[in-house]
Amino acid sequence: MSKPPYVPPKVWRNDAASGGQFASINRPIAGPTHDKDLPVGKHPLQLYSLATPNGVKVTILLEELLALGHSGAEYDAWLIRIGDGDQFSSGFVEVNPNSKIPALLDRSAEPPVRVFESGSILLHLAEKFGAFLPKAPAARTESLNWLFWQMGAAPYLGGGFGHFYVYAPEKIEYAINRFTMEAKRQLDVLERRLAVSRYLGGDEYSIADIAVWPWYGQLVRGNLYGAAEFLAVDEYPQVKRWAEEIAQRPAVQRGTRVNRTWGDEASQVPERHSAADLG
Ligand SMILES: N[C@@H](CCC(=O)N[C@@H](CS)C(=O)NCC(=O)O)C(=O)O
Repeated sequence: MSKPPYVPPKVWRNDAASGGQFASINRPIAGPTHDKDLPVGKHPLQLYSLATPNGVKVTILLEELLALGHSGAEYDAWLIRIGDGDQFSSGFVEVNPNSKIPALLDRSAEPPVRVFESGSILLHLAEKFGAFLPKAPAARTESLNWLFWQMGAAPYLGGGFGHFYVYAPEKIEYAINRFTMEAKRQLDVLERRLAVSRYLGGDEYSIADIAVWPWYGQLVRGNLYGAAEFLAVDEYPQVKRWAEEIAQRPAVQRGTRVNRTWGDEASQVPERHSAADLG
C-alpha cells in the first residue's frame, strides 16, 4: 500500500520523527543540554571542531599560517563529536550559541574573544596575522565576495543536495532534482570565475579559496557525497584544475587530517596540540 500524501498540520509539533542520519542531534530549540566545561590547552588559540568541510577550513588556515612562520598561530584543536552531542555542552554553547563546529576561543586577548561561524573565524585569523587576505582594496573585497558567497551557498550543497542525495531516509526525487540543479549552478558560477582567475580573489591564494575548497573542491575531486559522477564534474575543468592545485599544498594536506576520526586510520589526528601530532 502506498503512503498517503503528507498534509502539514496547522501547527508543527516535535513528535514527528524525521529519521535519517542526524535524527539524534536534531532538536527545535537552542541552548545547552548538559553542564560541561571545555578543555583548555597551552596555546593562545583554542579550536573546538571536527574535520567536516566547515571544520577543516580553519585547520587549513592555521596550518598555512604556521607554514608562513606565524608562530602565534600555534593552536590546540579539541575534538567535538557532533554525533554524540558535544556541541550542546554548556562550555561549547558559551563559545558558540549556535551549537555548531567550528568554534574558536582566542585567548591572546583579555578577556578572550569568542569566534563562531567559520567565515568569521577565517576573517579573524587573516586580519590578526595580516595574511591570506589581499591588502589591495579591490582584491580584498573580491576575496570577501567569494568568502561570503561560500557561506551563503554551501548550505544548499550540504543541507540541500548532500542531505537529500545521501542522508535522507528516503530518496525524494523532487528534492534531489531541486538541489542538484542548484549544486550544478553553483559549480558553474565557480567555473566561470576560475576560467578568468587563478584563484577566487584574483592572483593571490586567500581565505576565499580556503573556505570554498573543502566543499566544492572536494566535491569535484570525488571526496564529498560520492557524487562526482552524478554531478558530471568533468563539465567543470577549471574548478578541477583549481581544486587539484590547492590539494597539493602541504598545509592543506595537514589541515584536513586534524580532528578527523574517520577514513585511513594512519592519517587521522583526532586532537592536535603541537606540530608533532601530525607526524
Ligand atoms: N555556518 C556554519 C555552519 C557550521 C555547521 O553546520 N557545522 C556542522 C558540521 S559541518 C555542525 O556542527 N553540526 C552539528 C549540529 O548541527 O548539531 C559555519 O560555517 O561555521
